[in-house]
Amino acid sequence: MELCYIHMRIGIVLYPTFGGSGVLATELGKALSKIGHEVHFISYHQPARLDFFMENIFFHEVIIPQYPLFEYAPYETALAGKIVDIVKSAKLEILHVHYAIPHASAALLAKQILKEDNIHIPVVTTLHGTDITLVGREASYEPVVSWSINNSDAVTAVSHSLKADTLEHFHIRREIHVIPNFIDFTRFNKKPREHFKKAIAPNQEKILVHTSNFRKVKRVDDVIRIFEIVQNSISAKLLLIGDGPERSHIEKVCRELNVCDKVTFLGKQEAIEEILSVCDLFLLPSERESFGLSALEAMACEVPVISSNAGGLPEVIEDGVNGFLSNVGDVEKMAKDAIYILSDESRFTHFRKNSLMKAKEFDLAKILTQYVELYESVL
Ligand code: GMT
Repeated sequence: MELCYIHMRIGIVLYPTFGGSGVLATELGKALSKIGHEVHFISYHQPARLDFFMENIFFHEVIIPQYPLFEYAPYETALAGKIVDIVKSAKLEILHVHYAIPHASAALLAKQILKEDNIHIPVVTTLHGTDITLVGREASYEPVVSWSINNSDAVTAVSHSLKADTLEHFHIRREIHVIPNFIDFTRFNKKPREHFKKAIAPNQEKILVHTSNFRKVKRVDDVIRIFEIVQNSISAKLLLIGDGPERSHIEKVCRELNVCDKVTFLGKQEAIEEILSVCDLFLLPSERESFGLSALEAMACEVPVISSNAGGLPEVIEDGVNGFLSNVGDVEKMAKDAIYILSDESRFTHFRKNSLMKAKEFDLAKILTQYVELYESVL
């Protein structure tokens, strides 16, 4: 990447899990470090995607001291304290927090504390999805989220749909920039893994795949229902990547629909691009989805997507071009569309090519510049 910018010391506050906001924040930090910035990740655990270190990448773990009085240990307070410490010791120049709750309010508290020492640090908040569309709307969180958005130095949302949701449900008096999620093509591309494909689908079955945190909002039981209909027409297998609270319910649905022998639960996986490289169709029937980073990862590996039309998904998936969109819960149509794509080889190849082309709109090189320019504007 031939980009050259002012060198910055950037603190990134994130969730360390495999969830989209943590993945995006980690990939952003890694990309910023590659163009010469110094990046300090701050979280309660080492981020799942932080699989390599460079001399200009640092990780700071937030330790939450326990005390018998606390039924709920105050993470936000511990985080704010840690941010103050790192800003001072590492001389951070900018804080970028991912997922509003509680990262934005913790960063703004740290900013106030630092002001007392005459240290001024801008806070950039990136809204990712459920912090706005689900959790953030809870009456007990809403005033804090609204205040945090209004008082950040810059705010971004990962899709136009998420920006619109934010303006509709919160009391916002400021500009929100849309900077879409991105994909790193040096990692996510279709790799020749024929032996692996043969092991999963020895009889040339089509491989359908879904990856998520298995929360209710992802409607993974719809994934099973779509697959059940598809495999009645087309010889197919289903790979489920990830884990979460809905896992046992999903296993039950598999038993009820009698498809267990064709469904493989792979659990949480790091080298997701290796698995996507052997897959033929990605299923994402979510109730809500502000962007759908997992769909973009699939598209970069030339896998078309069958999804719901919730939230920002229409900004990533072009109906009839690199997949199909349907109303939430319309498993019949989703299955019909899946069969349409998979049942004709030349059509399937066309959808594969379109998926890669659409993914290229979200190339890291294009999107990274937007973040760097935003940082420079608030510094
Ligand atoms: O999915 C979640 O529960 C929250 C969040 C996360 O941390 O994974 O996901 C959101 O952020 C991703 C990255 O920006 C988006 O790609 C996902 O669409 C979004 N999830 C939802 O809106 C449900």
